[in-house]
Amino acid sequence: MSSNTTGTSASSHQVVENDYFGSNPPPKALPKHVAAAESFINHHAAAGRRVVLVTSGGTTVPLEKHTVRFIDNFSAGTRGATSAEYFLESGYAVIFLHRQFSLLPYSRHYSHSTDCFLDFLHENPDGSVVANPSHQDKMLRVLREYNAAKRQNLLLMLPFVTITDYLHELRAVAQLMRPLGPNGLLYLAAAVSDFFVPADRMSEHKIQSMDVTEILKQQGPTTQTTEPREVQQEEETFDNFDSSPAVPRSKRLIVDLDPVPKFLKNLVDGWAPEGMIVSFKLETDPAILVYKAKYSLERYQHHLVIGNLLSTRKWEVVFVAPGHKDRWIRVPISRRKKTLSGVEELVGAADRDSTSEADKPLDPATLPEGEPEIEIESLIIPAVEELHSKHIEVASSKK
Ligand code: PAZ
Repeated sequence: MSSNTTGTSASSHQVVENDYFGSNPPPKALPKHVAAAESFINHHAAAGRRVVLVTSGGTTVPLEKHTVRFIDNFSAGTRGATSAEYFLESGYAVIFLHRQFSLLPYSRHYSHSTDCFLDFLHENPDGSVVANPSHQDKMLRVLREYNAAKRQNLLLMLPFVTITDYLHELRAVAQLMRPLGPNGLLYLAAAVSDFFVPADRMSEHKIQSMDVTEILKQQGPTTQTTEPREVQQEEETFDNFDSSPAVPRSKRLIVDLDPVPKFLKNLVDGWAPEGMIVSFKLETDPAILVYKAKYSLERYQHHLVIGNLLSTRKWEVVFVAPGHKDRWIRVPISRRKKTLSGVEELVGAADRDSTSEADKPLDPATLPEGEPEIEIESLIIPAVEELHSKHIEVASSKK
């Protein structure tokens, strides 16, 4: 039995894995996804092509098996969808494991909530619908790139919804990537929930705000079709927060969540042992970002952690990799526009040359309004690709 730096034995990771996957059922689509991923991976492995698994978007945490309510997070899938495009541009085949209805590579340019799809279209006098003239060039370029990726079978899209779906899919696809050896890259940009309700504690049906079954039992079958007086009263009491500010415990919904097991160690040691593994770390407090990224790297012993802050994630990220100095990657000064405050001298103030300043996170107040002119993923992907090339080089020198 081997031990890692945290003193946890290898077999205890296996026990947790067996327990989690044995007691939280896989998504229905898993066998179909596995078949598609297997043929995609084998095709590209035979061609000696690099394959990247990009995970993207948030994961839901259902509160009920017949799910009406769930816990979610903010992630729109911008990082994942944008990165997938740059990986394709760099010659990778991409498995895009994404949260259903989050942003997709290529179509993301026209499906984001700020860009209504219909605004990109124009009606000709003959009644035909075409791209708006001002968007023609970009739309043609995006369409051609999308069609080229499809034609060459370079992009496989696999959707998931819940945290458990995601973990089942991740494990299955990572294991299928083994034949790629070091040519496999796992780029884990999804915002994965840290907490969940285990299947054995999950309510089967919609959680009720009153005990309907008890009331129906008391009333008997003949009165069930008319609205029962007791039910009305129950609802009124529940809604009447003003006269009853201290809501009784029996009326509250107390959600009891378990921690989601950390499977990064299982991924590194067992699921995809030869591939390069890149995880993301999101924080909101700049003071702890680098510490948390280093902690994750130390704990899971993988190849790269990309740290980012919620408020500045489109402007800068930090690469934390073993044997490398921390490296901040930023949208260059010339690509920033006016500041939030409108004070011109602040423009680019965060693009500091002095090493000590450049090693610190940006102050969000110095950033321009809106989106950067270039996508930070256009800088991230070449830097990841370079590290991946080194990873492949080192692996082949060991053979
Ligand atoms: O999807 P998005 O572009 O809105 O956000 C991307 C992100 C911040 C979720 C991603 O860059 C990231 O940090 N993912 C890992 C989050 C975490 O588990 O810490």
